[in-house]
Amino acid sequence: MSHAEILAACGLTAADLSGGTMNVRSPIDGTTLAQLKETPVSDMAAIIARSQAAFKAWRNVPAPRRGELVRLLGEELRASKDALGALVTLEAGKITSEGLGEVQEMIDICDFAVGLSRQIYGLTIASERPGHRMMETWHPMGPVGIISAFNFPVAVWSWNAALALVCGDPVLWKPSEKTPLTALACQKIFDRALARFGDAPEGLSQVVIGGAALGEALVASRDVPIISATGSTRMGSIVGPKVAARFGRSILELGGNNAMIVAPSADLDMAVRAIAFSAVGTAGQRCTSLRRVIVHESIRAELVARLAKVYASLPVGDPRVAGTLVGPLVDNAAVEKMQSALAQAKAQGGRVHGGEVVTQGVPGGAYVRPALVEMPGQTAVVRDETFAPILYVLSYTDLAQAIEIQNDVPQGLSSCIFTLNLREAEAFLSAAGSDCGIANVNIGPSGAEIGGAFGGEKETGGGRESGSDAWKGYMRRQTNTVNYSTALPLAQGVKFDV
Ligand code: UN1
Repeated sequence: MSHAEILAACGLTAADLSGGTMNVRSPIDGTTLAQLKETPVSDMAAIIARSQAAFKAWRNVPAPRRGELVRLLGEELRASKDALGALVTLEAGKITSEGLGEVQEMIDICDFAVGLSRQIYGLTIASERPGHRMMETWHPMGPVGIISAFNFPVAVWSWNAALALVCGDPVLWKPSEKTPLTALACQKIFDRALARFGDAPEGLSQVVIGGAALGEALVASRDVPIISATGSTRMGSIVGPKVAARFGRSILELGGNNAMIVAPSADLDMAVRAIAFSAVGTAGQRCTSLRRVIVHESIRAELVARLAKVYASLPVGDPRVAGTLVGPLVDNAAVEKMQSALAQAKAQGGRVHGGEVVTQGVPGGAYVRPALVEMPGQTAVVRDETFAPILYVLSYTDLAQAIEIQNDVPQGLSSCIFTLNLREAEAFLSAAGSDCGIANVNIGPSGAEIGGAFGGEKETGGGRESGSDAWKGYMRRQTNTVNYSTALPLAQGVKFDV
């Protein structure tokens, strides 16, 4: 399909795509896809007010009925999977299978949220007083501001939107400036679901297009009680305190510096495949991408030799072409950051395999060969997250040391161990093991299913999205005590007779 056909299949019209000053370029070949009109910052107050008005109506709609809207959204996503997947490829540069996989992740979270819409459970609690009942009730919270990144341009919105909508909260979305088209396409898909649903309030889901000032307006507003922000640790360190200062709630998904420990008993065939997918998949631009391999010294030479062979033959190029595994980086600035990190790694004693800038016959694209970098230890550059396909190789002698190295970085998103030794696997998952939000055994750190809570500790920000009970982050908990007796006993046996 041509660019124009993909945009048309996503329902984007000439009026949507032109008339503005915001240039949207494809990382595949640098072509301009659109010149979008930006949302004026002066419109933000009205947009937020619309969301608040939608909240006042939507919170009274029974949750299973709210789930029906998300069920329809899932249906519309199924119908649009090929078109939206192709647009993700065009705008973010993901290979075809990963573009489609991202849309599948949206469909999956919609299914999850539909089930959740009938399972918004609270506890009942034994009261210490006779004739009393205690319980907790979960109520909608209000508009959710979603600030998302280019690398999962649509799935991260859906994790938030699907849960927020069944929880009774409208959403306000500020997508990355690098990927606004996929956001507009999602809005069209949402609108189709809304039309089929019927009586939903206006303004339930809104998208704002533009730069940081729009995000700042969401972050500053007391009428947006929840801010869910995905991006760099630097961004989170600005957003978090601002939201906290107005006693809002933030759900932060920030940097990762994810590691794999490869133990002597590891199934190396599996480990090599897992490393390849998680380190070079999405051109190393997932927050869950593998950035560090910590391999037992006894098998380091063998693993490095096998990886160097895989790295030397990786198909880098146009992500639309069947067989390509590594598409472009998002832009030239990302290429420069990668080259600078590799220069630092060399200066810190690293031995670099690969990492060259290549054109792959597509001059406007930002293509690189993934880099494998043997490091003498966990130096400063290794402790930093570089959003590019660089894999640092470190070694260890005993498991406690490996876990110490793995935890000795500022970030705490995802982690894994390859071992066939039960004691090692359990030690890695124990309280004294990985300090990350995600810890896997014999699976790489990326490509999580939506059913689990997604997020991490330390500089990753502490937020949880997606599955498990992450929905609680979108609701307020109310503790209720009901007295059905004819007396008024006080808790803790306090006497207060008047
Ligand atoms: C991200 O990179 O921001 O676990 C999200 C994964 C995907 C989500 C990544 N399911 O790799």
